[in-house]
Amino acid sequence: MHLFTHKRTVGVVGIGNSGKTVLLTSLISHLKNHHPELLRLHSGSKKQPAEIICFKERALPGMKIPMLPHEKYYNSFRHEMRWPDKTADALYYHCAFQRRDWSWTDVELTFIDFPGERFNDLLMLDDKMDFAGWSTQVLDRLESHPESRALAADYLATVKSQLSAGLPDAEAVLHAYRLLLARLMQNYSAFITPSVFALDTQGRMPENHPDPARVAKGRLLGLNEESQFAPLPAEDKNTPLHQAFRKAFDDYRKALIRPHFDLLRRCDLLLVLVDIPGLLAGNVGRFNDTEQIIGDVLAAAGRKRGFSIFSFRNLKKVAFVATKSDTIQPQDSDRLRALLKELVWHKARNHPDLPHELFTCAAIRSTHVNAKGVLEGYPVWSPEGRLIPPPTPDQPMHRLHPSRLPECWPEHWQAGDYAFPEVWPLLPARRNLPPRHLGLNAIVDFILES
Ligand SMILES: Nc1nc2c(ncn2[C@@H]2O[C@H](COP(=O)(O)OP(=O)(O)OP(=O)(O)O)[C@@H](O)[C@H]2O)c(=O)[nH]1
Ligand SMILES: [Mg+2]
Repeated sequence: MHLFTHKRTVGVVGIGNSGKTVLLTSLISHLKNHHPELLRLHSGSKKQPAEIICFKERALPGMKIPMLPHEKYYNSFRHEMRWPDKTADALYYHCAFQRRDWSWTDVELTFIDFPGERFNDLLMLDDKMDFAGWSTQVLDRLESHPESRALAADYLATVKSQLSAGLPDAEAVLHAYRLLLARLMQNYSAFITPSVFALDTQGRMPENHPDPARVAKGRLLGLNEESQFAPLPAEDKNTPLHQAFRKAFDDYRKALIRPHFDLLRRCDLLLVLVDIPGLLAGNVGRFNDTEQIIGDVLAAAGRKRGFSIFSFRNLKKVAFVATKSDTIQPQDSDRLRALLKELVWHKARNHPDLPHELFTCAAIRSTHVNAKGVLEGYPVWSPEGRLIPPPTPDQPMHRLHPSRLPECWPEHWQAGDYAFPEVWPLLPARRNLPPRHLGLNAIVDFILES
């Protein structure tokens, strides 16, 4: 029995596909089956090694979300050599353990994994944010960039003509907004709100198709068919359309967004994940959206001292993590860090009272650097864009050719200017051996020492 318990609730946040579930799955494997030489931690004692012992997985009473079934999850993706599915609903994982080098303190950690798409609705987190405020912000963001402004033109024209008609047709406005969101998704935008459009409550995503009407088909903009909304200009606030959309917005926020953010509020530490190769492979619009979402997370976190019901009362520290560092050229790791620093700096400097640290990592290192310094792995896509099935162990690895990272974020770039390989995961066949990684130990130190 120890005198103290280091108890932390860690929220893993970031836009869809940033690597949250993979990071959490790998991290739990390392805690569960700690090999001090595979995950080297700061030692708290000169005599004892920093080793995790007496690990126990536990259910947490009172949690309303499912527990991440780590064993089942990890085994299935180890056996099938495939990455985990998209996260459809928030999951938690709770564990307790001791460290051989800590005589006085044991550890209890709770992790929360969020579906990335819900962060697109982060604007709704502010309890002062009503339908009118959300609409203004969404329309302002669309206006702020020439590309999104051009994509939004049809929608704005539809809204204008419907509002000037005696009896506006809600479905015409909703349909036009669905088409706009479909076009934004096709254009790599990460700012798709309401987020149920991008990921519905059953975890289904829109069809990936060049025709926006096909992408938009069957997608909802609210809790259900009867309760949908789209942003409207603030002038003449009291049309029947404004009233109907306001009600649908309030219901959506209450039923879908609030429970996610109630979970976020419990967190003492946040790991904010950013897929920098993914931003470069996308376009500058995806970068802008990500930067904005980081700003929204920090703004929400910065309200921790307010009386807002959404405030983060416990938040101590934030870690910004650049993920998938195994998919870049091996000599570019300093550049990866510099890009993360530059991305975060603009937003973090407005929150000097919220300490943060920067990390780069590959939670499941799935590439090798050969004797000639060339990156190798099993690519998921052929150069012609065909899906290559997961490899069998006897197959030789392919040479990979990621783009060089820029030294700093370019002023402009578009899809196709940079390319980074998507690879199949490399996981040890040995049952209790955690995956190879890059930099995961520093993140565990952050969690255990913050
Ligand atoms: N090479 C490599 N790829 C990774 C790594 N982590 C994640 N990926 C890739 O990124 C994809 C998304 O990872 P997830 O962990 O599922 O992303 P997420 O943030 O949980 O996404 P949502 O559940 O959609 O919010 C995976 O399917 C992999 O292709 C990593 O450490 N190395
Ligand atoms: Mg996930």
